[in-house]
Amino acid sequence: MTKKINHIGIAVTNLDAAIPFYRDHLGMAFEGTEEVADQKVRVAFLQVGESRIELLEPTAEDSPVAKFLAKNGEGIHHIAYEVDDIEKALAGMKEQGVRLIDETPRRGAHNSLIAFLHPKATGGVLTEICQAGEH
Ligand code: CMX
Repeated sequence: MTKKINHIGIAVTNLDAAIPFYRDHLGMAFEGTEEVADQKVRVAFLQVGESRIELLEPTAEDSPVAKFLAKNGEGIHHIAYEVDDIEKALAGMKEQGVRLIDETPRRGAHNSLIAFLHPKATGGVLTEICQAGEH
């Protein structure tokens, strides 16, 4: 079912200030920035092999990432696992009693489909399931 880690999300207060560490010091390929209005975040993707680091900056005070930053400060926010068929993956987990935040997928960055599982159901790790869109 799970193909790979698509990305690791890291919450930051300022995207432009955070990018140089990953791009210039760690030498990751910077893929650009994008606003994901549905999630109230601006994101930057940096490639690491077949995975990515997704830096997340909140765009509104009621963004889930703003709430996370206020409580924890900057740091790892979520892990995203890629699947071929997100509808099927969610239906299977729902049947198994996993606590879902999103029962139906939402639109994520790069036109992907995404859904979150509740951190209380996943040992404290906010977990995203995603189906790749067009790049
Ligand atoms: N990782 C681990 N635990 C987290 C968490 C995170 N990223 N975010 C919240 N939590 C924990 C909180 O610490 C809190 O735990 P306690 O009850 O022990 O204090 C609990 O979850 C509830 O958190 P809260 O601060 O009260 O916030 P809410 O319940 O309002 O929302 C959550 C929590 C996870 C449902 C919400 O943040 C959410 O829907 N997240 C998914 C969407 C998202 O994060 N989008 C941004 C990124 C999008 C992208 O990648 O494009």
